[in-house]
Amino acid sequence: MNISLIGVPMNYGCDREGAQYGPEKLREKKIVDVIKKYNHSIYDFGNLYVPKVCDTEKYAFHNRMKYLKPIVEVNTNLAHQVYSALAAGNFPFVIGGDHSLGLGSIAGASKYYENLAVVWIDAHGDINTDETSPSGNVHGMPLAAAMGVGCTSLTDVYYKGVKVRPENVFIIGARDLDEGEVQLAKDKKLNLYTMDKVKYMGVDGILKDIVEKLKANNVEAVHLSFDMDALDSDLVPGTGTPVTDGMTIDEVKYVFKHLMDTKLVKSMDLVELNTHLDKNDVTAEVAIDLVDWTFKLIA
Ligand code: 5AB
Ligand code: MN
Ligand code: MN
Ligand code: MN
Repeated sequence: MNISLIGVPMNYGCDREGAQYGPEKLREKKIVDVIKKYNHSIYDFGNLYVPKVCDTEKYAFHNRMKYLKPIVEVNTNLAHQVYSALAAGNFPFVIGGDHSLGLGSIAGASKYYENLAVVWIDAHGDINTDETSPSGNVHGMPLAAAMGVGCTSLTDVYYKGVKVRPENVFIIGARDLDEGEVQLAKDKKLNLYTMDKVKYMGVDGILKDIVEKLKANNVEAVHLSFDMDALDSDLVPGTGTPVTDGMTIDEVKYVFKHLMDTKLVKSMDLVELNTHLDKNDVTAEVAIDLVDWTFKLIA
C-alpha cells in the first residue's frame, strides 16, 4: 500500500500546550520506519503549516469557538491533502495534533467517496456545537460539523454541506458525553457504542453490529479516527482530556483488526497525543505500538 503521512501540529482545537508536538514526537519515535517494515511505500508530506495566533486573540473570530479562523484554514488545507492522497490511490494517515483535524480529514475523504462512513474511537463524542460546548474548544465539535450540525463556518469546511450521514457514524468507547451530545446522539439516532455498551455487548458484539450496518448501508469506505483518550486514562497520561474506565490496548487492537478485515478502511487519523503531559514517553510508545499493529494489518 502507498501511505501518505500528513502531520497536523495544531493545538488550537484543545487550547492546551503540548498537543501540537505529536507529529514531531511520532517521527522521533521512527513512525516512518515502523510503517515501512510492512513493505508499504510511505510518502511523508511533513507537517501542514499552522499559522501563529496569540492567545489574546482566541475569541477574536467567534465568541463561542476558540481560534476559529486558523482551525478552519488548517482544516481546509488538510482536506485537500487527504482528497489528493485518495485520488492518487494512497492511504492518508493523518497524525495530530488535536481532534479538530477531523473536520479536514473527513471533508477530504467524503469529497472522494460518495457514501463514506466514519468510525470514531474516543472517550468523547466530539458532537458538540458552538451552542452546546461547555469549553469552546473545537476538538469537541468536529463530528457534529461533519454531519452538518452546528455553525456553517465548521460545517462548510472545504465544501458546503453534509460530509457524512448520521446513520454512517459509529462512535466507540464514549464515556464522557455532554448533555447536548447525548441529545444529538438521540435525535440523529447515531450508532453510539458507549463504554457501557461495549461492556454489555462485548467487543465482538459491537463489531458484528458495525460490520452488518456498514454492509446494510452500502458503505463505500470508512474513515477511522482514533483519539488516544479512548484508551483508559491509566494507559495514556499524555493526552489532554483523559477519562477512566476506558479501553485496553488489546481491545483497541481487536477493533482495528476487525475493521481492517472489512477492507473498507481507506483513511485514518491518530490524534490527541500531548507530549507535555506524557510521562517518560509512555503514551508516545503506545501510539507507536498501535501504528505498528495498524500497518501490519493493512495489506
Ligand atoms: B476530544 C468536552 N466534551 O467539548 C468539550 O479530546 C471535551 O477530541 C472534548 O475528544 C474532548 O470540551 C475532545 C468536555
Ligand atoms: Mn476526540
Ligand atoms: Mn477524546
Ligand atoms: Mn482530548
